[in-house]
Amino acid sequence: MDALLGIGSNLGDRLETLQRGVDLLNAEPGIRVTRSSRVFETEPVGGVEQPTFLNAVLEIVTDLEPHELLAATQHVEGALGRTREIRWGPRTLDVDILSIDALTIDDPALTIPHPRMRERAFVLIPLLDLHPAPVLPDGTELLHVRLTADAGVRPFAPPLRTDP
Ligand code: GSY
Repeated sequence: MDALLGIGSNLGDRLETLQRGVDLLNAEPGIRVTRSSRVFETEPVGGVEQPTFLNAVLEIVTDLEPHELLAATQHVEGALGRTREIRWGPRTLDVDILSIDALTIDDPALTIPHPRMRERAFVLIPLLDLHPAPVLPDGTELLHVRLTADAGVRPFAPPLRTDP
């Protein structure tokens, strides 16, 4: 299966953390990171005053079941020091599953496609590096996002290395 992951960091050495996140995802059995968007610096969303984020979107190939993939992403977050802290607050590494093929899942642990991805410029703008015209499984086209500077998202670094 192909999946898209959103990754973000706003604590410590953010770029180093994102790269370590990619490396740790690649080290998880059943996950291969195939592509990365560029890294963008993005204004925090969610109302909590906190440092700016670095965000990227990754494409992966996986033979894990969706809940196994969720467990693997949480394992990587935990390995980089993430604890389940303030809901919208700062974090060393956040890994969100955005989509898995054309699956739709809605259960208490996992909602796929990610329920907030269509309104998050920090997801949509990096996603455009990988998919110029992204479409959700229900047919929603995501290109209505306003690609303007006031979206608070600016290029910061080239794509993360995805070689294992
Ligand atoms: O859901 C991801 C964590 N997060 C972010 C993020 O990754 N980037 C930006 N810009 N704002 C955010 N708010 C939250 S919560």
